[in-house]
Formats: sequence, C-alpha cells, structure tokens
Amino acid sequence: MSLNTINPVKQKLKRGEVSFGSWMQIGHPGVAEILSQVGFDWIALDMEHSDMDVRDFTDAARGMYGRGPAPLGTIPLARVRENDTLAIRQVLDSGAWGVIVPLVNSAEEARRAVAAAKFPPQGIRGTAFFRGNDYGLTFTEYMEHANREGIVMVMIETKEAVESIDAILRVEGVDGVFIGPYDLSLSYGIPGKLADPLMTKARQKVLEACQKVHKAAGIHVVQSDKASLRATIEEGFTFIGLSMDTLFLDRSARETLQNAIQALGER
Ligand code: 3PY
Ligand code: MG
Repeated sequence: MSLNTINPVKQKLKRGEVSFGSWMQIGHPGVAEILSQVGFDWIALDMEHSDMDVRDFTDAARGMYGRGPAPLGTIPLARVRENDTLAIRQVLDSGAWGVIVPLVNSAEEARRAVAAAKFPPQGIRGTAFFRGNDYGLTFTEYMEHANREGIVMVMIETKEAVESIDAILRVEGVDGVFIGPYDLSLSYGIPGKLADPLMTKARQKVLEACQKVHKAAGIHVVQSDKASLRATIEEGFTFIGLSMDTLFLDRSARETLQNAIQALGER
C-alpha cells in the first residue's frame, strides 16, 4: 500500500463509479501478472475456495504491482477464507488494499469484519512491522492510511443476509456489499438457478438498500457473458467481479482446440 496514494478502487466505490475486477484461484504469481496486464481495476484472490495461502497472496500482489491501471497497477484484494480476525489481518499486513469477507449474515458479523480490518480506535487490528507498513518504515502513517483507504466489502450470500441488508449497510466501515450468487442460490434452495425470480428479487432488494445509503453494490458475475454483464451494469451494480482465472483458461483452451479441429475438418 503506497502511502502517498489514494486507493483508486475505494474512490470509485465512493463516487458510485463502476470498477471491473477479476478473481484468482490459481495460486501462481504469473496468473496475477497476466491478468493485471489485461487492465482490471482490482483482482481478488479467492482464499476461501482455493488452496492459496498468505504467501501466495503476497506473491500475487507483487505480480500486480505496476501492471494494469496507472500508477499503482491492479489493486490486490483478498476474499478471505472466513470472517476471522487473523485471516483478515494477515492479508492486510501482506499488502492487501481491502478484503471481501464471505458469508456475512448480520450487522453483528459485519461489525466483526470491520473491527478486524481497522486499527484502533475504529477496530481491533493489531500491529507490528510487516510488508504493508514497509517493514516498519511507515509504521505510524500506515495506520491512518490503512484505516482510511482500506476496503471492507461484506458478502451477501444467504437469505438471512438479504433480510438484514439495511442493518448490515448501516455498519460504519462497510464500504459496500458483494453478492455471492451461487451461495445465495443455495440458501434459497435453488442451487445454481441464478435467473430464478427469487434471485432477481434478492438482487433488487440489495441494490435498492445500497442506493438508499450510497454504498456500493457488488456482485461476482462468474459466467461473464455479454448479456449477463449488460444486465448487471443496467441493474446498477458498480463493484463487478468478472469471471475468474480458471474459466478464462478453460474457455480459451476449448475455443482454440475447437478452432483447430474445425480447421482440420475443413482441410
Ligand atoms: C458465490 O457465488 O457464492 C461466490 O462466493 C462467488 O464468488
Ligand atoms: Mg460464496
């Protein structure tokens, strides 16, 4: 986290501007280098559903630095493994500019996530010398900077969270919410049926609540086809996760092989 710079993604969240991010599940810094060169505003490392650990996060963040949107490059975020103080602290200490916290179902749980991400007096984050504060070189300045520029997005992934959306959004320090559509569909008893009217209603409720308090509404568009993206943008989501490394690889490899098979057939 460079101390003389603002967090460009946080600025976009505050201004209600759209930011496009992506998602990493393959724990190799080369993936971070390639995806950040594409120009995403942010990339979240998925530490909930992958085998990536804190060291992998640091390597990926180093890969993003200076690649992608100027001046900083793509902003490294982490979808932490759970709403856990140490999980949040360790990625922030390693240089994350923000966290995406899964399965936050109530205002109380949102307060816990914020507390873990902020130094006193706003929270309970502990300190030491670490990568985020340049190994102690910027010890004092970093605390103020991290409290101001760090992002806390809480994930709305259950029916209970949708029902508590207004209270969750009222929690100071929550910059916005991020819908996990697959877990949400599971919670409504319609696994994977993202176009079901129950899902549409839930998305609308979350969006309206966010718009009322001027906080960002985000969503992971895992299957990022053009029609889904257009609909997501038109609905008013601003913090948009586009697909993920595994799917980029799968789609592109499939298409290439299909092209080759077709060319062979047409010979
Ligand atoms: C979900 O859809 O549940 C997710 O967590 C997407 O990242
Ligand atoms: Mg999920």
